[in-house]
Amino acid sequence: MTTYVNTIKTKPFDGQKPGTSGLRKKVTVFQQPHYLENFVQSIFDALGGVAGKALVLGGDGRYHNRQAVQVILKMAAASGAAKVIVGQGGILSTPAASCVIRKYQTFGGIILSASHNPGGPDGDFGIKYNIDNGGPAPEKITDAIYACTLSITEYQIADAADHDIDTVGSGELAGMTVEVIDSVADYAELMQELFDFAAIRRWFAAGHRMRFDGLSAVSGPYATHILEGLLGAPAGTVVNGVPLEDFGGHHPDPNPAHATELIDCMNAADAPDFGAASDGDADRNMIVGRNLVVTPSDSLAIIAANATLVPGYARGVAGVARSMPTSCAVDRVAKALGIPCFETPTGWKFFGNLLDAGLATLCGEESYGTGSDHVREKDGVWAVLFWLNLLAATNKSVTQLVEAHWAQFGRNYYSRHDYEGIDTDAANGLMAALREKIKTLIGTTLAGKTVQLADDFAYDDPVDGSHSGKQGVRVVFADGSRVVYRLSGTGTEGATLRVYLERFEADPARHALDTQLALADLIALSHELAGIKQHTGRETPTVVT
Ligand code: G16
Repeated sequence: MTTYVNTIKTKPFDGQKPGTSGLRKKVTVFQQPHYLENFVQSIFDALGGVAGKALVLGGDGRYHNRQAVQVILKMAAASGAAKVIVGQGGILSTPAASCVIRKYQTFGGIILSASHNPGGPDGDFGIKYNIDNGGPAPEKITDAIYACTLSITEYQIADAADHDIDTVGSGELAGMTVEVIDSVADYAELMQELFDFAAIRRWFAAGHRMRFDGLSAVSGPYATHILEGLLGAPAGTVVNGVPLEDFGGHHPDPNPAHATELIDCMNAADAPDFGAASDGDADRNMIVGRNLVVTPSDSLAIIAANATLVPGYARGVAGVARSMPTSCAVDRVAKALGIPCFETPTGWKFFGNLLDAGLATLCGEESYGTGSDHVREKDGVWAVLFWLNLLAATNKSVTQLVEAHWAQFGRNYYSRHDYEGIDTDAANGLMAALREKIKTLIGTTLAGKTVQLADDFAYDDPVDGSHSGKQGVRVVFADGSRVVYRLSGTGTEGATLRVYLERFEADPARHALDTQLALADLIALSHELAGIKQHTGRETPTVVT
């Protein structure tokens, strides 16, 4: 069969700079002629071509996923790729894609997702490249991709019919092998290697109940197969478990502000023992007990403190890592265990080197992300299984585990206040003014607290020495409390200011306070320090988690 490759003339688009996690834009932006193609060609060019290579391809099933898969298959074929492994129906959760890249040792993979951002024709779409370790491309690669988007003049695409991506099996598209795989199987196999499935099965068999909310996004098939299939949880344990192109109107962000059905259920008199939710692409997780939402920072700390109860981590934890704005709860665990704790910029890509080098075993972020060295992405279903394994191994409730942890290590009260959709210039102005202000803050007293450290966080990767600056302004007080400010790198409308607030409380008698009340002084201070109202016109955040 003769294969035709069309070379299409094109021009650069503005703004194809990957953010915290790939390129995320409105679906309508991606639907412009050549927009997706330019970015995909730029990925291939930045990698020095993909001729003869194998790639993984899949996404969270959101609107435009299927069309994008066909375009990328044809472009990979035109660029001479040997093989693309695609999730059935174009579906692969982000952690499953990472798992498949590692298992089949491919050159890398392309993941189609805008994660926790809403989907549908008026929602968001996204694309990112993961390297051969299964993790998000590091900055040197995303910078190179961006540079290519600025100078692109043409791209190649095979003149071929759409490939059948719904039937599992091997086929051919314009001379390239296309292997359509079961989206769940490889991932489920990996989970069985890590967790004590027999103990969790017994926990369910004993009558314990859980509710997993897939928010009509991609975690549903994974959770249903593993929880209801392999672990024997009753049918109906997984709700909103079928991925829909518009997520059924859900905002697929597993936090108390967006997963309200789950929170209501867990606060009801007949609440199940355990609640959990995951996001659009199944890399985030929220852990909920009866009347208790576990903060992601606490979840990481509790997982680290109890890791040896879980078979896959019985050997112990080499080190832990958290993003800078994540609370310091895990630092206390690391200190007690005598292991290193790394503080990285926001973005899972910064954990990759630490995991590859064996310096860190567990990683986590305040943005509902937790994971380990089993893949190179954060992993929502993994975190849920980790908690299930802890519940089964200890026979304790979520609340008992959390309270025991606080009693031993102290409680880091923690909250994030988001100001979404603010004017970009105003947001940049606020950060610029703050950067000036912090130059003279150290040693001064604000609301009765002495400023011990005030800086713009910068990170020097201990493995490859790469430097990342301007990663967020932090103001740390002598009593250990902190306020951190940064602009989100994942939004698609205007700017989002994130304010992270943290205060440590050692006294168990004071561990049951309402979080916002416990942080009230810091919240007031955070407004005054940054002049939030003055710069943005906002008096209150749009989302509090
Ligand atoms: C991405 C990154 C995370 C980051 C989060 C929030 O998550 O992978 O590392 O913490 O965005 O980033 P920002 O504060 O810049 O919006 P996801 O789940 O969206 O891929």
